[in-house]
Amino acid sequence: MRAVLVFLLSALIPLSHCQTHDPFAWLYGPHSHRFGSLLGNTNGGQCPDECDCPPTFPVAMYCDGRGLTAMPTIPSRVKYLYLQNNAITAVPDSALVNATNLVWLMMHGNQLTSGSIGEKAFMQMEGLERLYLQYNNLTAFPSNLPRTLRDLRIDHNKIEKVTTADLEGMDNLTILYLHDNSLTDLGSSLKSLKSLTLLDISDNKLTKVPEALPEHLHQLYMQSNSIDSLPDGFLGSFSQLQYIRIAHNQLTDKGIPANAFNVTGLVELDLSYNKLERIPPVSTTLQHLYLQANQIKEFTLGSFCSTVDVTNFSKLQTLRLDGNEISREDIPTDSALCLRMANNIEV
Ligand SMILES: *[C@@H]1O[C@H](CO)[C@@H](O)[C@H](O)[C@H]1NC(C)=O
Ligand SMILES: *[C@@H]1O[C@H](CO)[C@@H](O)[C@H](O)[C@H]1NC(C)=O
Ligand SMILES: *[C@@H]1O[C@H](CO)[C@@H](O)[C@H](O)[C@H]1NC(C)=O
Ligand SMILES: *[C@@H]1O[C@H](CO)[C@@H](O)[C@H](O)[C@H]1NC(C)=O
Ligand SMILES: CC(=O)N[C@H]1CO[C@H](CO)[C@@H](O)[C@@H]1O
Repeated sequence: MRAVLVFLLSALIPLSHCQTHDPFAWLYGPHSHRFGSLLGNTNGGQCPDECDCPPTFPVAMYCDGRGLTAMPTIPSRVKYLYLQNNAITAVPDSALVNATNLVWLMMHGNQLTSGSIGEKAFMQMEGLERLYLQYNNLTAFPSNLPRTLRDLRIDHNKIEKVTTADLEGMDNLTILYLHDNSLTDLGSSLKSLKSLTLLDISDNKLTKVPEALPEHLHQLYMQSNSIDSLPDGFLGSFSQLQYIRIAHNQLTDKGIPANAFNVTGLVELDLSYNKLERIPPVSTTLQHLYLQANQIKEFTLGSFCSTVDVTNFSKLQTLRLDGNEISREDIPTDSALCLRMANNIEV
């Protein structure tokens, strides 16, 4: 009876991890090593001493957090490779020659520099979908990345530039994390990413919005840059954009084209910590508007509702106006009809 219970409990642990937001979290959770140390590497096939290859899941190889300074040998059966949180300094061209079947390659939190990654190092992987290179010391975008990528995370490096050639043909890329780098200009490098839905370019040194942003974006994060204006028709070309964050920039009223944010579909707009003096007109379908820490001097109800009646009102739920130059008395009483859904107005 007790043996059965222990078995059941151990079977439940990975299951409970499945309920976190990443359905595969259990694959790289700490307990994954348990399989290796309890059961040995006997059935998983060849496995380097410094790594664990769970016999129950032989296509995964866990080498994370072990102080490695160099790439281990990689058996060709491996699809999911965990090398994160080590001190690996280089990926020579030869390091991944046998790793043609890799689908996920996790290399975040290492000591990689751009010069230490071979020109052809990543080229051999014909089906790579996830590549995590965040928290390294890269100064340039890696060359010859597989075009099969769906999720590329390269944030928290020191990358200064991304060219059109770097991303051309990545037709299936849906997530691109480039935040916390040293990007000054992205040119039109992002334009060919026809499947991209999430782009994070926050915490860089951008002075303008990248040209030709992919048109299927759902989430666009550009906070903490030095953007002072938005291009004409900025949001007109996105039919699916729901979340925009441009907080902590240098936006002024002059830099925002008329009706820039009056587009349906937008759910959340974060313009906090800029230099706006007026509330820009927004669509009645917007639900969350963050304008705190600007220089707004008046409450313009017309920015939310051009007419107010039983059927025409704003869907706004959250409105942050604190840290501006207005107080609660500046909000006219007839606002209640227009902003009838707003349960959270902060002034
Ligand atoms: C690639 O596989 C061959 C044959 O199994 C092996 O001799 C070689 O060491 C492997 N190279 C790497 C870098 O894993
Ligand atoms: C990577 O950057 C960290 C922090 O900036 C530094 O301590 C480390 O020496 C760098 N490593 C290499 C290989 O350049
Ligand atoms: C994108 O995914 C489709 C369907 O899975 C696949 O057929 C196609 O080859 C992929 N494109 C690239 C560039 O990998
Ligand atoms: C938003 O645009 C619509 C037309 O697309 C217009 O009727 C409405 O008045 C505009 N809203 C504001 C607040 O300017
Ligand atoms: C006066 C006014 O603008 N009324 C509008 C209320 O909303 C309906 C549907 O959204 C419009 O058709 C009306 O023109």
